[in-house]
Amino acid sequence: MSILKNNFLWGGAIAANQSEGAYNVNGKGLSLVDLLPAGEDRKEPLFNPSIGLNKKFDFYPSHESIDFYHHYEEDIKLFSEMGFKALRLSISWPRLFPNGDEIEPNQEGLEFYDKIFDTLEKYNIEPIVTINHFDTPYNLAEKLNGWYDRKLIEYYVRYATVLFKRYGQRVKYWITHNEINMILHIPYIGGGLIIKDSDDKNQIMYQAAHHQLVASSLATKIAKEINPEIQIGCMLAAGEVYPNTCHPDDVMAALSKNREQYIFIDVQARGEYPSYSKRMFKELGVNLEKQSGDDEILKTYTVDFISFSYYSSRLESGDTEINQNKGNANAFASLKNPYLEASNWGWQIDPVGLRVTLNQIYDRYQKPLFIVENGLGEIDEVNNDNTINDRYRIKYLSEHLNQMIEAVKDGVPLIGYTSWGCIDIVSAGSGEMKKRYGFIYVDRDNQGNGTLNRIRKDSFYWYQKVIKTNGEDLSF
Ligand code: P53
Repeated sequence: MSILKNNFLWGGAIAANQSEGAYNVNGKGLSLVDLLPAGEDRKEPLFNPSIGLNKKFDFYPSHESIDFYHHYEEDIKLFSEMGFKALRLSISWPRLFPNGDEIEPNQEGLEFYDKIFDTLEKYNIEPIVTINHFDTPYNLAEKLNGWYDRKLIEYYVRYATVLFKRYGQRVKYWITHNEINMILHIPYIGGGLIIKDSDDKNQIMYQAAHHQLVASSLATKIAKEINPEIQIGCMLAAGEVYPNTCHPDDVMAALSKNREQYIFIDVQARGEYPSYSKRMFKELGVNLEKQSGDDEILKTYTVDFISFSYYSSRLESGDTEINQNKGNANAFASLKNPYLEASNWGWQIDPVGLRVTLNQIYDRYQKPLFIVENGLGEIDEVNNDNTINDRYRIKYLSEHLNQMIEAVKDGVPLIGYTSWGCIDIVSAGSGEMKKRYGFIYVDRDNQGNGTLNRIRKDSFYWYQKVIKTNGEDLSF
């Protein structure tokens, strides 16, 4: 008897903005990432878009990406060969609403997703759909400063309603926004926000997040009216923040950092801003503008499950001088944990942190959890005989799955596990292809050269075995 339930949703995860390509095909409008280059050049437009977006670059990795738009049949077939029970994917908002403010959706966009869901059905793969994965139409970022404008609620609800009406009978699991707390770390892709140095950054980010929260609740209301069976999830970029030492100031600092990520999930899971938010907003100088009815909507339409990404734990000190040594390897500033190793991109590796995080989140909310992202971005080499020995990835995944199962033994109800970038895709943070997460290799480099051929890595066969044994055999 395996520990995990028989209907445990094993699978992988991708996002439209990092996989589809076909960026201007069949009526699609510009996505936020379509203006971002790869490598070192990406940092400025990503983190300082008011300056960086005005620059022209030679190469934009999202324009073709791995061309999932034209390869989806082959790719889904490969997922099925691994035994996937689920695929988390996102819908490109600007493929359906090119400028974001249209009344009617782009039919050609819908027809593409019809075919995706047909193909998933053919292989008995359950779709997990993220409605907004870093994919607010660029036009709304440029014209309205994205989610800072309350009109975004209306546009999002219109878009989500189209999705629920068309796919609400065939898609059960929906995630309203990817990594909602990412708006505090990369506000451009999180919220379509173009913030200037002279702007009141905190006010803009938290106000925009409030609009996303209200939009998420309104979407939940509509989804349930269309099909009460639909399950709606929130999504957190998770990773427990540890105190740097047992000094009480460090413990308090870690608690505050954890609250900075949980604040949005507190709203989505419990239906109201937490008690600590009052002081927090006051100290940040944030004055949320709410409309009458917002609080009631948030209270009434909470989420059914909590999904999250987990790549690493984080480390925080109560001492401002020590905190100056924080690195920014993965968009979350963190001290270096001396007990952990790190990837080539400096992301610290902490399997036990996944068990800690699962337990913390469940203790806090008592709702079913879903790990919808986890994995290792690394450099892969193709051998002469077309094999790829990615033992480092297998080790990472095996150790994380082992801790995931420990958490289930601890009593955490877990719906499933979809590993990130199950096929190599463009990195969100760096725009590189070289940072690969997949079980399936895609022949394409950082400059966009390559055949786009798909190759099974060693991890492909390993994950196939894991799924087949429902997580009983994690050996490698
Ligand atoms: P990349 C940073 C830290 C944690 C999660 O990231 C993050 C990021 C953004 O870089 O985002 C999620 O591709 C996100 C995915 C993203 C994935 O992590 O930078 O939901 O879109 O690709 C991995 O290595």
